[in-house]
Amino acid sequence: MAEPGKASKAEAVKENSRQLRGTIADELTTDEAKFSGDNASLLKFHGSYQQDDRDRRGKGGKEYMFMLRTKVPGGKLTAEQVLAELDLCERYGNGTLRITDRQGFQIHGILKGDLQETIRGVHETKLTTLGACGDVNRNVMCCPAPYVDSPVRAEMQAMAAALSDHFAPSTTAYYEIWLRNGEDREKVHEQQPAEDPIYGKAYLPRKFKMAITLPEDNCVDVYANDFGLIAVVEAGSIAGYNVLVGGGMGMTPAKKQTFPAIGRRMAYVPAEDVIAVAEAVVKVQRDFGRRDDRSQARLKYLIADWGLERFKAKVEEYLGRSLAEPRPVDVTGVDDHLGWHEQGDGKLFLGLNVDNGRIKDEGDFRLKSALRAILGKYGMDCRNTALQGLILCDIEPGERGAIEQTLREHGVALAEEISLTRRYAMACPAFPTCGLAITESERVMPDVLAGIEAELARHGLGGERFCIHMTGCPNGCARPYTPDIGLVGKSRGKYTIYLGGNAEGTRLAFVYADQVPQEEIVPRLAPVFAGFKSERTDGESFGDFCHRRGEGGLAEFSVEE
Ligand code: SRM
Ligand code: SF4
Repeated sequence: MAEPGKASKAEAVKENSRQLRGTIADELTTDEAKFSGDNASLLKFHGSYQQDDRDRRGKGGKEYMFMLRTKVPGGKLTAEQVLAELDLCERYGNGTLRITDRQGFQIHGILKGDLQETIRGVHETKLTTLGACGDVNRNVMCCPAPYVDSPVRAEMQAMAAALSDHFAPSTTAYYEIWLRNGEDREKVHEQQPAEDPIYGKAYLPRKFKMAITLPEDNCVDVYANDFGLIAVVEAGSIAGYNVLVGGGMGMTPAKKQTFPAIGRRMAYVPAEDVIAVAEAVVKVQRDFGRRDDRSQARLKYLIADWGLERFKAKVEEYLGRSLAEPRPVDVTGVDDHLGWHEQGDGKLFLGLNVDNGRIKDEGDFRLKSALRAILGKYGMDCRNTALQGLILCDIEPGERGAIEQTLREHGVALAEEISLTRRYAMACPAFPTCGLAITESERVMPDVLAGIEAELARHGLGGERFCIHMTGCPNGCARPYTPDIGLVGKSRGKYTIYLGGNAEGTRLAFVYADQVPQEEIVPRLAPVFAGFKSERTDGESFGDFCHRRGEGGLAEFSVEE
């Protein structure tokens, strides 16, 4: 790695921001449709991205609008919170609410003049957008399955909430800008520490992500996070966690020194020490992560530069004690939690597939109205899944028929009516909202999936799980570098096809084909499906088959007989 140079401009913006204030409050009152550059980047820490409708870019200039992201630690929600987000997306956004693949919510299409009211609306439901984006710890992920038959999942959820609280930025800027008026503002301001006790003056060099999983159920893709926890269960409860560090997906093909990475197993930590260890990891990244080059600033690059041993030693130094070696516990499985399940207390939960996380009413498909009807009537708690799905909790067995009926009437398919491939599929938003999109993702995913499903059926593979993640650029928001099949937007209408990962997310896939036009994705995959069908070993998954054959071993399938 090159010697770090002068800190980038982004660092000065953070440092001079007076704890993330900038002049956002002043700019909020102007008639301008957008914020100026520095405030637009500080706005991210408050949960919002300045975007424009890329379908409507034209002679009249950009049509500015804002995306607002809500943190939902562990995906845990009340009915009121979901209903409030639905109200907000209708009142101020584009009428759709998007479940993110980190179990949060996004509303798109908010005008600058409505941003404050939207943030207030989120805050009133006891959720927050503070720290949903920006160079701080983001939404903490955790398995959302609401089983109550053992304390394990509740312990994980409690850990997610504790981590989320501990790493929330301490600034009172959020309250002053978005929530309070007049004198109240000054009172709140007085409560603020001189600088953030964890993040310091310039916050982190880059975003930071945490997730908690069970070994047999890695539905949160723990290996894709900067800091991951794999629960070590003893005598029916969590004794501690294996700590992973340095996972991350983003890469820029033109910058050879960038790469996706899966987390490295660093240590075993008793449950009561997790927060202190997480804080030591975050502070080492704060102090030693690159601040001169944002493309090299994630924790994975510091670990690649130092090596895991040196990194661990520095974490131990910050912690003031040594860390134990990881236990022989690792990820072994994954579950999407869709369909009907017994919770363990006589009640049921129902996991719903939400294509690309987009809750909307469109034609005969009226998921948004169905949710309004069901949540309005039964008021059950909900959970967002990391595969962009939604779980309805605490359902009495006697209510099952009526709930299914409501979903059917609104054109919402139940899990058993959808292929496993569709259930495990994800696509990032890309066009028209994402400013970094190179090509389409969410909008073309239904067609791509339909083509793949038809091809799989032709090979008699329709009943199997193929995990497919698609993105509109190499930043990797739908975690495309670890599943069975990754489709990564490379140039307009063209994708890089990755193969050889797995649904459990424990290894990186390899490039199978580059610059593949969208209409050629299925023809390029078809011969590999045929080879898999005829040459797989007993019970072998598609990803495992591709991994076993390796990059070179798939070449013979490049022409279908
Ligand atoms: Fe992401 C940037 C959407 C999860 C890696 N991501 C963006 C932005 C904000 C584009 C931008 O910077 O202008 C996208 C907003 C698009 C839009 O119109 O909504 C965006 N990312 C998303 C979401 C909504 C995708 C989804 O389909 O759900 C996810 C929001 C999660 C949340 O609730 O917090 C989302 N992004 C991810 C993930 C997956 C994860 O965290 O598990 C990754 C890969 C893991 C990682 O962080 O390495 C990811 N997003 C990125 C990157 C590349 C980061 C890097 O280290 O290189 C960017 C670009 C950047 O930061 O410069 C990015
Ligand atoms: Fe945008 Fe790229 Fe992320 Fe997709 S992967 S949302 S195109 S930044």
